[in-house]
Amino acid sequence: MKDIMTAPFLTEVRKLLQNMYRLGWDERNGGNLSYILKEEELTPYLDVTKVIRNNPTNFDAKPLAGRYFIVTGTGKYFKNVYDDPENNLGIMRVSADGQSVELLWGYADGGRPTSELPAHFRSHISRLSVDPEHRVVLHTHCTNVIAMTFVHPLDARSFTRTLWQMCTECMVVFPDGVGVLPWMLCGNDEIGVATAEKMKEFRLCVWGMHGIFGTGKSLDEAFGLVETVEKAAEIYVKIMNKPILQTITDEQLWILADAFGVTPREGFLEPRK
Ligand code: 2HA
Ligand code: ZN
Repeated sequence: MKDIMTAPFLTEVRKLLQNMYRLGWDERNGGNLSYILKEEELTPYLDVTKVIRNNPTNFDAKPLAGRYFIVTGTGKYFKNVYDDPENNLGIMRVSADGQSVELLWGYADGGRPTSELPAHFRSHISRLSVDPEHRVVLHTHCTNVIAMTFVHPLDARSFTRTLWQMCTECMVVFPDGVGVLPWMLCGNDEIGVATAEKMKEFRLCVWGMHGIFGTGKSLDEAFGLVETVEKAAEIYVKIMNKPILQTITDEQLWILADAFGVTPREGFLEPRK
């Protein structure tokens, strides 16, 4: 067996979470990640027949049965992942009946998966149903998105439109827009179900007064979506109290969509002239 500390997927996760901590988005135990691993990525580093212990999923995760994940631990700090991945991360497989996860590596101090596991796993199920290549669910407390949810209406159309208007690249990066949920209690299955419902349509879901969920085929894609939304939200909170002299018009957003070959979410722009 090769040393798992040299596995590319683990290095990528450690670096990403360190970077996010440094961005100031993941205070204390804020934020969590789950990333689908392929068996062939794992087997050079891990005997996948050796199960350390089982943790209940507390919902039916059968559509994910047999899939491998790397998941941040509940109560763990992004700040600490880089230096101590074995205590702060876990590698697991969803059991055949979908009722538990089989820990194969990590959570060395007896830990468990993130409290947001239902939101993660349910979102994986939604995204896989529309994109078989999907692999990542990333939750974070990015500062300006949270700020924006206090001062902006929380409907997907107007929230998305404002973000698109804040920087030219937004339309190109997330033409499908962002889903938005109002404030809800976190860490339970209800918010998991609501998030997963949005994830059937969107790759991004804002949680009012809490943070964001971003998804993608890779860590870069999920992170890239979230950082682009966060950047747009930052510009919004910088300009919202100032006289606006010009913005990106719907006509210009259509020009961008045409130039980059993307399709804006139906109904979010005013019809072309
Ligand atoms: O893991 O971010 O939403 C801590 C959280 C809960
Ligand atoms: Zn959170």
